[in-house]
Amino acid sequence: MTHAIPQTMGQQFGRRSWAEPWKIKMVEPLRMISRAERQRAMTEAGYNTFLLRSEDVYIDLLTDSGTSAMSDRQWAGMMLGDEAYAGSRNFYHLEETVQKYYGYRYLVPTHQGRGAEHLISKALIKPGDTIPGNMYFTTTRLHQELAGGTFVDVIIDEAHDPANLHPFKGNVDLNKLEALIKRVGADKIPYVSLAGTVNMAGGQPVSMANVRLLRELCNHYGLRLYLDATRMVENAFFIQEREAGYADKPVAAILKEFCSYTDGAWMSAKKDHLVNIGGWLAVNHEDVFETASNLVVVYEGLHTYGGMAGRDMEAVAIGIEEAVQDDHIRSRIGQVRYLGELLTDWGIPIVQPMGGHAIFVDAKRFYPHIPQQQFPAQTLAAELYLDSGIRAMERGVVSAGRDPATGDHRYPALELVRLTIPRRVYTQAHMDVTAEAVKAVYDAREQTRGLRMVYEPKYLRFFQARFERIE
Ligand code: PLI
Repeated sequence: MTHAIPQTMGQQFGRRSWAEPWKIKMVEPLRMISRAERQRAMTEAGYNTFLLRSEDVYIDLLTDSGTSAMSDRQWAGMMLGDEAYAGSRNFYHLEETVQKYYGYRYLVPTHQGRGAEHLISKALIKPGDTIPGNMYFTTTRLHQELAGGTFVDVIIDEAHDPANLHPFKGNVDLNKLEALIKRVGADKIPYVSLAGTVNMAGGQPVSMANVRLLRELCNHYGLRLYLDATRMVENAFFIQEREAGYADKPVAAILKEFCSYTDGAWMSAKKDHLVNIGGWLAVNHEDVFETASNLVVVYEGLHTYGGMAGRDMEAVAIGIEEAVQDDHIRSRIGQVRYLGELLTDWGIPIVQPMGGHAIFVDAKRFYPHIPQQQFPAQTLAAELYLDSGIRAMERGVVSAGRDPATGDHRYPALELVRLTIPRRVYTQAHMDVTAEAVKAVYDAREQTRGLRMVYEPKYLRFFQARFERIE
């Protein structure tokens, strides 16, 4: 059973407003360049917001990855970095903290999330294997493919519909999963790949009931279940808000219960953990730990730093404790919703329900006259920058890449632009300015033309592809 989704934070928390549980001690000046300078910058960047210089950006909503503001406690922790090559005290602090809040037995540090994805994929996947998961993520799927596997999406159908109001659109469709297991055989499935708050679906959560049933299904077929815990704290907040029996449980307890149904997790600490760099892989099985801690010395660094400096590991350990505080997560998601509510009030099509880390604008409905072959979401991200110097990210056909078997574009149902909110960085006034900019681009939508791709790199093309305007 689930609760109705509150449309505003006010409805959930009574008539009192929420506010950030911190005050500002240091600021970084922002600068807005002129419209002509923005046009020059965008042309030079090949209409790809990843290729802009940050100096030319006014409000940077490209990603919430590595863009958080650290706390005074985290900065103080940076001064306690033990930069020994082996056995740094900060590693042991991080290990204890992950064990305490996530509950996994063994920790392998990595430089960021994809380092951990590389290790788990290489450790477990054999050529010809199938990896089921609740919607692809770009780097996760690529590492699974590079290890010889094929990713198969088993998320519920509602996740592919930006207007569907299902409260847990990240859920795995257990019937789809079981049919896949029967088709390919459990021995061809090295693990099930489960992501908390599914990024590409719009930051949509997985329910506790779903992960519990998924665990049972995995046990029945003898399958392992690994979690992408990158934004799992945000997922725990949605469970507290929407799932019966969890309203009075702290986010930290919900997080730990959820993880207890899985065999391990990989983590990009650059998101939930409020740091600028870092990641880890944590597992319960000794055999997986042994393989991963051997591979980490080949690809990342010694098993007690894995590509992070001692000071980085300290900041992650402190960030984990800050991330699981209920007041932090409520204000973080409250700010995302504030932006989403402004856009909804103006009739701008966004993915509903609003997700945890970003508001996703539905480019198919925004630009119904631009076919997906002309990259409507890429176009919208470019137009938003040209209008106001605000940087967003395409999450549509460019991000989806090409099918390795056929070489054709993959055309995802969701063609989205992500307005991603860094944690503890921008104010409500920045959200107002952003919403007004999206509105201005929406008002000019009928005159807008699509793009053509003129350069396409082989891997993760969205980072480096170049485009030109179709006149
Ligand atoms: O960027 P990394 O290598 O630290 O982490 C990769 C990664 C794994 N899983 C998920 C769900 C992610 O969102 C993710 C990275 N996301 C980025 C960079 C983003 O902008 O969403």
